[in-house]
Amino acid sequence: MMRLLVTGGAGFIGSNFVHYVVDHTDHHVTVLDKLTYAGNLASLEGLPDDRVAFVRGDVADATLVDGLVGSVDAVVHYAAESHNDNSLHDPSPFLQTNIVGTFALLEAVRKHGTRLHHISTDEVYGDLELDDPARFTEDTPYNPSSPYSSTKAGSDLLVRAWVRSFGVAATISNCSNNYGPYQHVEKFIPRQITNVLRGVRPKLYGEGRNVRDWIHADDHSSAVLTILEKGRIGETYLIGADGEKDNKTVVELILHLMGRPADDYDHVTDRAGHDLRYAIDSTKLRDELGWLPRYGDFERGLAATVDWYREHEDWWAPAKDATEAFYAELGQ
Ligand code: NAD
Ligand code: TDX
Repeated sequence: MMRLLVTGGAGFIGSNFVHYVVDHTDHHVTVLDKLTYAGNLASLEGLPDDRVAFVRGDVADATLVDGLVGSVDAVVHYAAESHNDNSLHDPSPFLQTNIVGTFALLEAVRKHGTRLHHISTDEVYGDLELDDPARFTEDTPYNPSSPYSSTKAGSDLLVRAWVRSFGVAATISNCSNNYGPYQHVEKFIPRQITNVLRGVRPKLYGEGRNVRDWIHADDHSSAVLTILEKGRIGETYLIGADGEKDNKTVVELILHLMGRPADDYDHVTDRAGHDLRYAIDSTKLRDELGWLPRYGDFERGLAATVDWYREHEDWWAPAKDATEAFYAELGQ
């Protein structure tokens, strides 16, 4: 049994991880979350009080973080500003949370000698051409494109430096695009599903040729637990499930699953600096630590996700209007 501190545990991937830990281990979890627009306590509903505690606070609050880190065995750091479109509009909170927040956490784990697993993204590697046979590996040079991905890259580099200079016991994982329940309606898949549920046409940026490498959030969680338990200190592991799809294909699949014609969507203004393609080679994680994804079939996972949004309008409806008002201003 471990006592875990999970930062950002009321967000999309963090809350899926907390549910996964409760279901698959006997670890105790303390969630630290600021409850920004992206955090939602409803995502943690139904979890047992004797397994999960919640603290509302800022990961950049050094005093608070120091106290919490001192009372756990390990920290899993999800807290971040996570949406590329928001980072193009106002980069400031990205710098504060993703960089200064990670710094505060690193200083606390350094002081207390606590194990840290840092959650990052494949976006730190920039993008690939559509016909490039290569995929990202742990050796791909960093080349981030957006304020979001550059601050995630900066946070990864801080972790690496704290390992090397101070002997902090940390690992890093860089995962591809996640889908599943509890994802904010600003993101691509939930935005389109909830649009269709409201009778609105899905919105595809540009031509929709951009490729993302989709993985179910539960597969991300099982990979993180594997790294926490068996990963080598100081190492980086890429997490991916061979799920490359272009955006147009994903929209068409959502429309098909929801009984709509395949062309019932709009092309809207493209994202500035829009990364073309992400693709993960997760051989190291599979060969060294024996991890395997369980959601091999994207269409089945997507169908379950459509069902989840259909059945949980009370969860997503409160954020939908404000999100669409923001996109409308951008012509998206
Ligand atoms: P999210 O935006 O859904 O959740 C972020 C959570 O962090 C929210 O609960 C928010 O309230 C909290 N938070 C924000 N600022 C905070 C602060 N200063 N202090 C404490 N809590 C704060 O994000 P997500 O999609 O769940 O992403 C989680 C992590 O996974 C991020 O680090 C992201 O970079 C990484 N990641 C995401 C994806 C993806 O597809 N979504 C893929 C790879 C990696
Ligand atoms: O309405 C939309 N229409 C559209 O075509 C939206 C919201 C997005 N898109 C496109 C942009 C991307 O090519 O869909 C793709 C996915 O977009 P997002 O859901 O915004 O994800 P992305 O920018 O790829 O980043 C995600 O994966 C990596 C997460 O938000 C990041 O936190 C993670 O690091």
